Amino acid sequence: MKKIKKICVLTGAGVSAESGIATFRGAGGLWEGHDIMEVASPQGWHRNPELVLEFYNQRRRAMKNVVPNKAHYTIAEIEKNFEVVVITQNIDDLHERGGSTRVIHLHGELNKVRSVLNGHEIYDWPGDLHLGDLCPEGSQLRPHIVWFGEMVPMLEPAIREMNNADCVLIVGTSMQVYPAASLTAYAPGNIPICYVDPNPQINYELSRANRLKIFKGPATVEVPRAFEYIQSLP
Ligand code: BV8
Repeated sequence: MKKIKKICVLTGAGVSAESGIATFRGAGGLWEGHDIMEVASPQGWHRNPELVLEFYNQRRRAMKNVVPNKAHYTIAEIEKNFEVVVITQNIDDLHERGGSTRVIHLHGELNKVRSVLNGHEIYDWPGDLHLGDLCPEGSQLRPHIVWFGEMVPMLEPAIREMNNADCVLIVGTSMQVYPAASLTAYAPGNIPICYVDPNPQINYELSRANRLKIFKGPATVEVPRAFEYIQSLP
């Protein structure tokens, strides 16, 4: 069995839940009270851009009042013993603030915006964003977020990282949103996959994993336990 050197950590909203950021699909979740397509789709943006901007302005403001939790810190700490790449669906910056040095944001970043005309022009934007906030070339700025129905630009880099992972740790995701939820299929077939979640959802790709180990519980408790398990592997 190959010695574990590289760990890919695939995270979702659950890793930030104990920091006080609402998940999407839980009771009282972000999508509760919102039709996803109203606030997180190009159609919603065209129909009511102010509603979409306010949805992200509220989340950007809320992000200033939260801090990383023990799961973020543990994921950063194990960089001392392993090569670690975090592949997150989250748009918050808690992995970076927790100390992780290699983070791929599959679905964008709350603190960044981009030109509606040119997706490659990305700007840091810690404050509220309004209609009339324009890029230097004069086009409207939008959240640097991947909405439903939009391509996932960081998918290829994420797949390349999974291709040579020696271990995958999944933390706090319902594994329902594609293509992010398919990423474990790009990891080598015989490596250990650990899944930390109080309510783990075994999707098709995970049902094909032959070394899947579930750590059922909250991330702050189960992420340290999962790393102890990974470190105990030959
Ligand atoms: C694309 C940014 C194509 C916005 C997001 C039918 C079948 C399959 C797929 C589709 C389909 N119809 C449409 C699709 C495609 C669609 C999709 O997957 N839809 C789903 C809903 C069915 N995907 C797309 O549209 C993607 N693009 O396919 O493009 C294409 C190709 C070519 C050309 C053009 C287009 C784009 C998807 C990205 C959408 N953007 N976010 C924002 O953040 O506001 S997705 C959104 O969901 C977030 O990013 C979030 O990260 C992601 C996944 O959610 P989770 O993170 O898993 O959160 P959730 O609440 O679901 O779960 C939380 C988990 O935490 C739970 O398991 C819970 O138990 C756990 N938990 C709770 N507390 C704790 C905990 N865990 C640990 N500790 C705790 N304390």
